[in-house]
Amino acid sequence: MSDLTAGMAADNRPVAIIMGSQSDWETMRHAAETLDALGIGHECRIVSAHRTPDRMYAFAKGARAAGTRVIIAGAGGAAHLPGMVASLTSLPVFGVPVESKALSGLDSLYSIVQMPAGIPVGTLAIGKAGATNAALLAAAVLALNDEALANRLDAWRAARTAAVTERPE
Ligand code: RP5
Repeated sequence: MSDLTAGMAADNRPVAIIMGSQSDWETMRHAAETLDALGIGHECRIVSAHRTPDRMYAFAKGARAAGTRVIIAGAGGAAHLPGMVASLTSLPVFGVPVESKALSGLDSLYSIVQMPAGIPVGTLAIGKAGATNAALLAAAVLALNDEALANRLDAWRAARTAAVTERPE
């Protein structure tokens, strides 16, 4: 827990981070770490559109009732997970294209970003930057109705600004 998040309740988990495979965790952990830094409760689950479709369906259909408010979904290759989950819930879904070995994540990006009109997935950059920014976007959404979180998000951003030196060291 950081200075920003001291005193936060631990059982409030408005963000669900899901990913298609254990191998996605190296990327998606950056979303979890960013949420941790902002004091935003979250759960992390492996939910594959291809390998565990029943789990995906149950997760997406039950997410709102479970208290989830924003879903961050990471997947690589033929990355159907974010779009499939978005088709099953009207919660906001942010998609993170995981960098694939064969096509460096371009396949993941195109799979996630090219949703037909009607089922939106907010698509982030490939890899770590996308995972981090998905968490920051989730924070911004939740901060619309949470002034304390808005203040923590502002403080987080101010700290990033303050860390930029005038000259290279
Ligand atoms: C996708 O296939 C996953 O999201 C992962 O990025 C990719 C490769 O999965 P593994 O073969 O490493 O389990 O479904």
